[in-house]
Amino acid sequence: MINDKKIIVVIPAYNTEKTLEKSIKAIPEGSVDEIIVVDDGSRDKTSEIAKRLGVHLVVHEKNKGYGGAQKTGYREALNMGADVAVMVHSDFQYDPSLVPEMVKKIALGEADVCFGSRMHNKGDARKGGMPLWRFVANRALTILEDSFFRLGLTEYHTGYRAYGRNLLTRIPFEKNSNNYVFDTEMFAEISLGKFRVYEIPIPTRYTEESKSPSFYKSLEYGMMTLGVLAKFTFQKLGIKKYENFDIK
Ligand SMILES: Nc1nc2c(ncn2[C@@H]2O[C@H](COP(=O)(O)OP(=O)(O)O)[C@@H](O)[C@H]2O)c(=O)[nH]1
Ligand SMILES: [Mg+2]
Repeated sequence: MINDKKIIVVIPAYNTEKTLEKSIKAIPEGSVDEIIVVDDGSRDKTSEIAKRLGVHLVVHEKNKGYGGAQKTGYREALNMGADVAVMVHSDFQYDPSLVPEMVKKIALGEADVCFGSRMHNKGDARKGGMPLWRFVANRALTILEDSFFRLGLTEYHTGYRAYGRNLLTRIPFEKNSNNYVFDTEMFAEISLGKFRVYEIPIPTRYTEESKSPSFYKSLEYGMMTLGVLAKFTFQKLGIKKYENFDIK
């Protein structure tokens, strides 16, 4: 609890037996009310580890994808009465010890959403081992996305996100995509809904165990991101209406 607000961690997990325990144990003790692990059809010991650690576990019989796993996690968090849901990746790519900072502004009622940015402090991302091609692609897409969404963020490709209850109930996130582009759709929806956005700097980690999509997957993600920008523009201009962009 922070400011009497219920804080729930959502962990999408797909074949992350090597890093799940470490990720969960790095969340500062007493800083959250519940931890939900969504095992997205893993074929390894992901579920066993979650059970042993006594966290709230939801299992997908079949793999749905990163977006599908988030949908289940946020739905469950809302059902459990979350005031703030914060996503922690199970591959230890983002530092779980920053959870209290991620949720603070939302719990205080000063923001609706908080993003952790690896680009907030210049030079950090490369020092943390972000490969050059990823860095260049991330910067280029971020500048492009900011020119559309105008949220003033320094990174639009972070997986470290905290969402307030008000935002999660107003955005029809269940209608978003089940894959990686779910995160980009959220930006579009946050922009359309004029939510209050906050950003904190986070360290960058690119290690062997913290996996990232391959070059091909990233290219596909880049293309899908452009697709979201197109839809966002159509929606804004009233040319077309999309169900997931219908903010309540
Ligand atoms: N790749 C992938 N990750 C998933 C899926 N479902 C849940 N996840 C989890 O989502 C997180 C992000 O995935 P990752 O491939 O590391 O993407 P990154 O954020 O770009 O590094 C990881 O902690 C995964 O375990 C899925 O179907 N595919
Ligand atoms: Mg990763």
